[in-house]
Amino acid sequence: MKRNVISMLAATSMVATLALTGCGGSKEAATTAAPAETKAAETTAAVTEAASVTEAAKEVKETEAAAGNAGGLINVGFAQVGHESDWRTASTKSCQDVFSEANGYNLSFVDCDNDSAAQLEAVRSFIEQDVDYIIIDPIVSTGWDTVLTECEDAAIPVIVIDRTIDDSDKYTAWVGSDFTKEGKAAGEWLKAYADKKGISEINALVISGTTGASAQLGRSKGFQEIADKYGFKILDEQTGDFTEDGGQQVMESYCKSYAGKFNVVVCQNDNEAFGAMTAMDNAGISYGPNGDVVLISFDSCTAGLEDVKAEKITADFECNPLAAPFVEQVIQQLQKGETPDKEVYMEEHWFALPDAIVDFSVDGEAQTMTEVTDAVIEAQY
Ligand code: GYE
Repeated sequence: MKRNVISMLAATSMVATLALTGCGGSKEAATTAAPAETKAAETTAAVTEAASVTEAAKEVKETEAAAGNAGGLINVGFAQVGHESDWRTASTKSCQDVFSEANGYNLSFVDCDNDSAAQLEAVRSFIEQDVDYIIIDPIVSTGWDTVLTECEDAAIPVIVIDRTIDDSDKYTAWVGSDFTKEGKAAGEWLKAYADKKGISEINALVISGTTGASAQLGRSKGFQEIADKYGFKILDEQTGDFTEDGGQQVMESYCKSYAGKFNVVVCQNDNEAFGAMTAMDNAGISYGPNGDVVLISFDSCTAGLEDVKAEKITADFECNPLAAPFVEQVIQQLQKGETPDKEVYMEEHWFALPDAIVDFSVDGEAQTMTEVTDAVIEAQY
């Protein structure tokens, strides 16, 4: 609860900062000049498009209001990925809390149960309902252009949260995380930690998230890039679908195939790590800061951080699920006819116990790690 408030305040000031500094673009400035220019051009085009969608939507809304049809509530449709993880539960709760009737919204929520076809159907049902705004957390990053064109034709602004859409820019705004940076952070931390502990050779097993989700693609890419940089060996990478069961199954098979050959396990979310720990317990393999295997996780939900505190997970890389307050800001900006930033990145932290807090940089930028204490766990989601 406390964290919610802090995040909402942070959200407010972050959006304000982004609006003032145009920070949505400055992120791109960190990459090479050519892609940044291309991206900037794309962003300008998309913003122009977004503005015309906003205009059209405004006209529709004005007509509805004149007809006494608005009922005072803003209709929002949310096509959620599913319910596969603690992270997802926190994301859903955040949206339901923010888009409540008390706050002036009527929320149509669809849990797409990790089924991409069902998610497209959900979006089409929102178009049929003629909602005012559509929020999509895309299960996979491709296959979106047709349905987004349909949203555009219906003059319904689309706000994408969390995972990205990579094959269409027909959405008004995206609010989410830099998954590649998360993967790189895990890799750079591992190098610094291994150096501190005198671990000279890294033999890693990766349990990845849902294949084709941008969260999976980014974390895999980021970690692989650092593995290549330092010569870590990645023995295998198989999907655990971001679930505890999936993590356990993959780890059971890894324990058989790679017995005695690995010293690092990277789980792309906490729930997979919970499953992997069960499998390693059953196989008699020790892990965590005092064990034989360095265990890395992503998300840093409450239960994940409890396992860091319990010396089971060695380091946990946060992915912040509380995007809804940012989305509300975007909707309020659109309501006023303003143009929101096309991209907003969530603020995230890297967590460990003191002995695993080491200095490292990502793309030349020094990172700060957060010690897991009871107060930190209490404030998490
Ligand atoms: O890491 C995982 C969830 O898309 C970032 O999806 C999200 C991921 C998150 O199921 O726990």
